[in-house]
Amino acid sequence: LTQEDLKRIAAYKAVDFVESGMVVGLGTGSTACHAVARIAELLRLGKLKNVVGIPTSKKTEEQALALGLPLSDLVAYPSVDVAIDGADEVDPWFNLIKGRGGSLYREKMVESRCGRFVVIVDESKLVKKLGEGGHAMPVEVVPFGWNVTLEKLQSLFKSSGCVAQLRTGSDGKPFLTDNLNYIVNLFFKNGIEDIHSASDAIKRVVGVVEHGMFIDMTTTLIVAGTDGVTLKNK
Ligand code: DER
Repeated sequence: LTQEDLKRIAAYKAVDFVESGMVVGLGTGSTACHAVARIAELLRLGKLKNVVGIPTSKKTEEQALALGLPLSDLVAYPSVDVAIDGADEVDPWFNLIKGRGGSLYREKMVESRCGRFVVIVDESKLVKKLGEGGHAMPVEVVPFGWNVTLEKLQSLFKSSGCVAQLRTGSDGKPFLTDNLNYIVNLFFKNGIEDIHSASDAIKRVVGVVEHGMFIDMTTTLIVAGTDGVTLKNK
């Protein structure tokens, strides 16, 4: 089984939670795209009816449109029945790091409005402590004064050896989110000590729009591993 197979297996299992007539949050990334494709396939086969998708990125919107999946937005559907999305890291309490694909703001907006948030990962995403691997914890910031915001973010976590970096594209220019904001990536040498206080502190920084820690949001976690698929409800 390749990692791609594991992503697909987890995604297909998540789609079992989608019933006809539901409003479904469509996640972003290489795992969630399999769930989007599966929903579109079941609609085409007539096994699902009257499903409306709320995409969490322009990328997912394009994929869903190409597959003929009916779409809408939070303005028309402020409550979402189920959302399915991947994650970059999952800790033992089902808290997540998301956003390394740059879509964390729209993902968190949609996924904070759903009755059931199904997270789909392959086993490589499981960690003991968020940020322990020294990988990015993304923060979406307004471009105006971004350098000041970056400095403030870095100083918040000076004691835990945090380094903040503006995310740039291959052209060296700042990466732009779907909301035309920038991303500041925070790198923690030994993981994020206290995610609840870190979340509160980050949100208080002027210029911060949202961050990639999804705390107490997951309701169902599906993990596809080489020895099978596990499904756990929080
Ligand atoms: O960027 C994101 O938020 C993605 O959902 C990410 O968390 C998971 O992407 P992957 O399924 O491609 O690893």
